[in-house]
Amino acid sequence: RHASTIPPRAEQFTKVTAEHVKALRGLLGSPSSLISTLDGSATVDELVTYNDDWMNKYHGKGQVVIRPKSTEEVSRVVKYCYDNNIAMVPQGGNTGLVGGGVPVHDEVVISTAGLNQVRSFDPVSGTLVADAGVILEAADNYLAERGFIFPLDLGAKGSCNIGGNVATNAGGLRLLRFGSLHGTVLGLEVVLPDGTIWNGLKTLRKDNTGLDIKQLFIGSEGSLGVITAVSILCPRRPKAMNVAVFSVESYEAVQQVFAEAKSHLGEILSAFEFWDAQAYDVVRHHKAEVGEEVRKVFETEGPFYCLIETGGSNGDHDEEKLGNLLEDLVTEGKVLDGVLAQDSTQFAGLWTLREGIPEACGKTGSVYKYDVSIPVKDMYSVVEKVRLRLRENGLLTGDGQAEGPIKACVGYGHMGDGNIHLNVVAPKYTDEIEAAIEPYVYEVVSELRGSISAEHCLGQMKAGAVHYSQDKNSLDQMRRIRKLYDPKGLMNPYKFIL
Ligand code: FAD
Ligand code: 2HG
Ligand code: ZN
Repeated sequence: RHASTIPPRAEQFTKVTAEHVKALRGLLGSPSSLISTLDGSATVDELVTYNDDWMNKYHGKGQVVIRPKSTEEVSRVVKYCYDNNIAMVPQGGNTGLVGGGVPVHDEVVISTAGLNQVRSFDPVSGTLVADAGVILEAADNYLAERGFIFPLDLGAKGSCNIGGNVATNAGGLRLLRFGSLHGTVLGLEVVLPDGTIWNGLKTLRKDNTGLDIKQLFIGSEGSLGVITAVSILCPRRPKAMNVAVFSVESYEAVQQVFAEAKSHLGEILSAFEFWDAQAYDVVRHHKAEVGEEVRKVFETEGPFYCLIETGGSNGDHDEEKLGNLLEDLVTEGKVLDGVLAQDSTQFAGLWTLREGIPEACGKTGSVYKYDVSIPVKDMYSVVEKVRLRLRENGLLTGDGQAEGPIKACVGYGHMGDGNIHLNVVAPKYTDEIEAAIEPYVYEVVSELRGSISAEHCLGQMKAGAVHYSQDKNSLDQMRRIRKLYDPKGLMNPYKFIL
């Protein structure tokens, strides 16, 4: 990120010293739970993983990282920071894509990595209560052993934390089936900005006793406190799962396949994803895990691809339904080609074609990421408009791929949720490229009555652009809530709703 766009350090925040570090360390059971360059317990290089984001786009200058091992420890360090006017940034797996989880200046990183225990699981209701730092994949593996599934899945599952997922209200690959975290999260435990512990870790599905406070924290991006534990309703793991991928001749055809899939598959449809040919090329060339069995899987390739996943309780019924859908799509000429996973390797391989796109784009260059929701019929037009804009600026000479300074301009996403990801892959981040895309892309989304952030939140990247999606009254209410929880503005400053 360029120096010109970084807000200046707020003078009211205390500059942390070796004395503060000593006092903070004294609040922790294990001295190694705090590392800092200020007392020599860490080098600058050792703090890089906490200061740099997943895209290597945002670079903080934090000098202190604290990894508490209990809610009480979180509470003690947060209270100390609050009392001493020290700015903080909560961090989970640091996989966020808007620069929300890394410091902007010298904020103290409060990592949830040390909070990694499952607290309880009730196999009758399916309620899981777990520490915020449990890695999403670990939570899902725990549930799989018991015949259940975490109601959220995303490409970063091997690193992201369930607390981070809640803080970003992550959407992911199966929202279509399981709904948003606003529905599945039953309770939260949160350390508020002044260090108070709020125990809202309920396990009830119904509770109409006043305002539903936990909802405020879902998607609050670390601005209202540190989430330390999550209670979440988990469904039974489907007994049978299938995946099919199709090549189709237009974006119009993607929509038709989606409509057919809903009509044929009903409640067993668990995901409907799509991507364009440019994304397909990037993932095939830059993601080693895309094995030979799917690298050239289609005899007839097309400008678009869609992936359908089913999950149900009766394998034979599901296969029959999927088979009927395939037959209809082929007979009616709605798809160019299709492939149905024959075994678990192909199942994973076909999913990698979609899930692997963000990582493959990252391996290709520096990626400008736009995560937007737009009414489905107009959704892909944002990619076409941005390509045109890049061409007009002499930045793109090919069809969205190779040639010209831009290495690729690809579109993919969660068709079932009306959410598209536009990735513009450049050799490196430059002011010129950024100025060509922003705020243009936000203007386009606003004109199409969409949201400039469907699931990745605002972070540093979109804090200044939120007015494209929220009116003044809504923003005023959000600012008032933030001020109520954090009058000193110490929790994740310079980001979110400013
Ligand atoms: P971090 O990156 O550490 O933090 C994200 C934000 O949450 C920051 O503002 C941080 O301050 C705050 N935060 C983190 N933990 C806490 C806490 N315990 N209490 C309070 N605040 C906290 N997102 C989707 O929605 N759908 C996807 O399909 C998807 N796929 C992805 C695929 C890849 C390959 C990658 C790299 C990212 C993807 N993401 C996706 C982005 C997504 O936001 C994150 O992966 C995830 O939800 C963030 O979790 P995290 O633990 O890494 O949080
Ligand atoms: C996905 O759906 C993620 O794969 C990441 O939300 C999107 O990297 C992106 O732009
Ligand atoms: Zn996504």
